[in-house]
Amino acid sequence: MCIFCKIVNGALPSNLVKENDEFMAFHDLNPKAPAHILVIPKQHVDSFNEVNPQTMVGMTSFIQDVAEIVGIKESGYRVITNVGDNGGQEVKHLHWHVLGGAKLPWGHFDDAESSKFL
Ligand code: DGP
Repeated sequence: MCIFCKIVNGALPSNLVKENDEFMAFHDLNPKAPAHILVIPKQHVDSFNEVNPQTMVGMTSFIQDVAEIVGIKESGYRVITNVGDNGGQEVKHLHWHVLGGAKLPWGHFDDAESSKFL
């Protein structure tokens, strides 16, 4: 069973922000911003590649509510899901990083060569 499934079933603790029948939001163990919350579907889905679009419908308003609850909805925030190796996904249970509480840096490649993806 994956780490986030263990949080869902109560085998591991979490610092809960919001929960309903389908989703759970809790603070990231290693925050990368002053506010860093993880939002997950309770049912295991490996990544964004496998998620049912219907799940995303509920996820949208859930994330909006989380931003409101932690007080970053008006000041701004970033929503990220890492997918696979190149995306930097460490936990193979779909999760959205909701980051805010400060002006967030936006990293980039100085020498990005995008021609082979056109
Ligand atoms: P990613 O690299 O996108 O797979 O992000 C995984 C995140 O999960 C990372 O920011 C750290 C966080 N994390 C890992 N294990 C735990 C845990 O047991 N509890 C909590 N709250 N967060 C965790």
